[in-house]
Amino acid sequence: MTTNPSPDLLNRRESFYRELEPHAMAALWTRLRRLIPTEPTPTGLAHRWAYATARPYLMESATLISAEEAERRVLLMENPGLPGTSRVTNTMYAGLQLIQPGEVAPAHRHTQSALRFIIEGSGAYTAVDGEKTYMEPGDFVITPAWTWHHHGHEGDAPMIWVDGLDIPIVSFFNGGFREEFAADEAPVTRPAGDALARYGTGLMPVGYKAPTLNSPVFNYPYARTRDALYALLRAGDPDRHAGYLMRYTNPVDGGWAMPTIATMIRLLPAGFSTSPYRSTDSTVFICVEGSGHVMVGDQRLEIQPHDIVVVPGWARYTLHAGDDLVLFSYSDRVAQEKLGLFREQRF
Ligand code: GTQ
Repeated sequence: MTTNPSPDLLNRRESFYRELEPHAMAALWTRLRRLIPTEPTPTGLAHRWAYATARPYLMESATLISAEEAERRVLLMENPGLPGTSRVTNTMYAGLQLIQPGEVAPAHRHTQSALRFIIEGSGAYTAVDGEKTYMEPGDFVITPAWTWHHHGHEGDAPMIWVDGLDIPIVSFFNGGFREEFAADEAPVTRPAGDALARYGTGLMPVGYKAPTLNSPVFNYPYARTRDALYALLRAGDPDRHAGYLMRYTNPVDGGWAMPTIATMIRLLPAGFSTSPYRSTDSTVFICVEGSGHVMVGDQRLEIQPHDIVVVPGWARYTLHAGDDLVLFSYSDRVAQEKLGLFREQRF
């Protein structure tokens, strides 16, 4: 039972709250509902970055600065609902990186984890912890936290990929460290393809002990991924809420490929629409091939190849394929699962 507080009591409460302020204290009951909500309020906005819009700016950036001078020549995607934060979602960063033939993006390392999802070009490599991998469109490449990495380009046309990093997560924990390597290129000590051969064929060197929670496979080539998706399509029906959805796994333990960023890829056959779904992880989608659209509430976002779409966590959405649509996606789901926070709802 609560009785109506008197005007005197209400006045005293207000002055009490003001008296607390200089002592760096506050009354929980004035904030409880905001601090502990009944359910998440989606943060940031649903948004699409059209590749056709972004690409000319990225190409012009190469006339303004070299990869060497920029360190990384990247145009980052900032969620229009999170202005000034350099965030694509509450917990993730996204950028489009361009490297031109002959350029080197110099070696550095940082405690943020990075993924690359390759958009266009051929002949560029990323060197991670002593091994180069040459990248092709649709490849998913991992740069684990605190590994030396640089990028180079031995081909003859521009090479572009999406960078996905956990920058907001690391800054939340105030755990950001960075070092530049003494030379532009860090030493390469193993042949290209070594990691895929050792760890990525269903085999594993006996006695191998994983040094980190990252997959030792650091390039998941699209040719294999695409074959797997189409094998699923030939073998059965798509999931009603997800299509033919696969996650990239760490072959050491079957878990996610990275400790803080969950990565997945899906095929939606031509004409297919998913049933409404939502999950607590704000998600970045990259269109690999095909076309379609995303509905977030009643907002319609068109998708063409290489477009980037973000869907805020706990917003209800559906995916619609025009042609066969392949979507790569990444989010903080792996971190939420480890912390017991991940929830999803199918309608
Ligand atoms: O390629 O190492 O988009 O360190 C942002 C930070 C790319 C990279 C980014 C980075 C990198």
